[in-house]
Amino acid sequence: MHIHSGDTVHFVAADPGHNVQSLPGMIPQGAEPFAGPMGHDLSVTFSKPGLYGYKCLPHYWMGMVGMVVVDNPVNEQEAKSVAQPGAAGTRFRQLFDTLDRH
Ligand SMILES: [Cu+2]
Repeated sequence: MHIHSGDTVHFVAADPGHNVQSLPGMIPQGAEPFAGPMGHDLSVTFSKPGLYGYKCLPHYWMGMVGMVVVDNPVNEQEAKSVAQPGAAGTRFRQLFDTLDRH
């Protein structure tokens, strides 16, 4: 999703057994990493422009990942170079393709 710096995203735990956490190498320089506890909502305020990749810890390899773009994806090339396990690679390729078409 695309948001603006200063916006807050509220990740809703619609189901127990999942969480949300940022991925190393997939947040902009100087941004604060985030990680929510399993089965709980998490609110994240994004103050630094850039691309933020996130995962569900237990289902990362199954492709349970997502992406938030704040203003501009200034760190896109760096984020693309992060190695991804299993289906996460496929999912992120789709997300990067979608991003690059806009
Ligand atoms: Cu999950």
